Amino acid sequence: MTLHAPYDPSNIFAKILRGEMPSVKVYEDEAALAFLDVFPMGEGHTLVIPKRGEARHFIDLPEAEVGGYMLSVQKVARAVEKGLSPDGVRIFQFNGAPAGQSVFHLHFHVLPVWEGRAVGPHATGAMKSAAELDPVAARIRAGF
Ligand code: DGP
Repeated sequence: MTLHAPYDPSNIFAKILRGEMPSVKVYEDEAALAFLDVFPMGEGHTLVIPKRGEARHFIDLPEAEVGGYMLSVQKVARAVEKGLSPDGVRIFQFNGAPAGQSVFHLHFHVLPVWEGRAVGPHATGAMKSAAELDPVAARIRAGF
């Protein structure tokens, strides 16, 4: 059912996009906004959301929006790699609550991974403050 629910503009990422809620931004262009996850699975865990299309999931993003948005996702992933020098980068995205999705405005996760450093659980734990996230955000911004 959740895959076919209508887009709800009161979701938290839509509020961030409209500037109604704060976020630690690392990048913005005409297609996308990228900011740090406040429940990170690891240092530098970044979310990239499309600005247009009002899509809950990747599978319902209008085709005309896919190209620009995916270019932005790649741009952010490159900056994360350049800024943080991880050993690997996970890029992933969930479609629907049964698949693990918890916020229903389309987003790709960009998660840097280091050898020997455990990846944390998804969307749990204590919420990070802007002060805690700012230093890593600055390193990612320097990667663009
Ligand atoms: P997903 O489960 O794929 O829908 O991922 C949603 C992610 O968003 C999850 O990793 C936690 C994160 N998150 C939840 N609420 C907020 C918020 O208010 N701000 C930010 N920056 N991230 C959030």
